[in-house]
Amino acid sequence: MFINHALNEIQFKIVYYGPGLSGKTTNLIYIHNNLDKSLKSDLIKIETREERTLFFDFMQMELGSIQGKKPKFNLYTIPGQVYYSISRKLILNGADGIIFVADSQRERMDENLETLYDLELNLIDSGETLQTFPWVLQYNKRDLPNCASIDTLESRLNFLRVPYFTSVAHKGIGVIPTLKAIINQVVKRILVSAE
Ligand SMILES: Nc1nc2c(ncn2[C@@H]2O[C@H](COP(=O)(O)OP(=O)(O)O)[C@@H](O)[C@H]2O)c(=O)[nH]1
Ligand SMILES: [Mg+2]
Repeated sequence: MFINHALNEIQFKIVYYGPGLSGKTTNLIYIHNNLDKSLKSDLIKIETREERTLFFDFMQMELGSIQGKKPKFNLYTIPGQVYYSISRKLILNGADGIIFVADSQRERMDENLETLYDLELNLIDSGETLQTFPWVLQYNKRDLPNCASIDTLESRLNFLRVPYFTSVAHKGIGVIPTLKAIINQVVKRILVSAE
């Protein structure tokens, strides 16, 4: 969180985390396509030739007002591929909240778990843990036939019982509810700490 007193703005950083191809960029594109122009920045995508996120995707959006300040939300996605571990760490730096986008397909369970573990290690490096940090889970690709059941995903991934959402990101199903949930959590956290 960053308060710019000159501009009377309060900036939050929200990061979409998850294994490669789980649908993080797709979430961001849907949000970008469905926001009023006056409320958003350009979407910046830095992709490889195969259209996979190279460093990060980024957009900024504005919403209402908090304690007289204009809240701005900076949304980032991370690259999921194993070899981009340094850029994941950099992008996570200074995050206020995380949406973990899991791929519901049964054969992606191990990658979901590995990436959740990678997130936990990166959080610990910056003095946080999954237990204390604001985060939510999104079970994406619910339209595919080879999905694990929600019960299975819940018991394997949601050991901390954080809020979870089901989604079909390329159709926009579940995208906005997930974003609203994390925004509520990060905003509540700063209001409580300001009391
Ligand atoms: N069937 C299905 N495909 C999806 C869904 N969400 C994303 N995709 C597709 O999965 C691929 C990877 O998505 P992308 O957002 O680039 O993944 P990222 O690596 O997490 O950023 C793309 O071809 C998307 O169109 C979904 O809910 N269902
Ligand atoms: Mg991506």
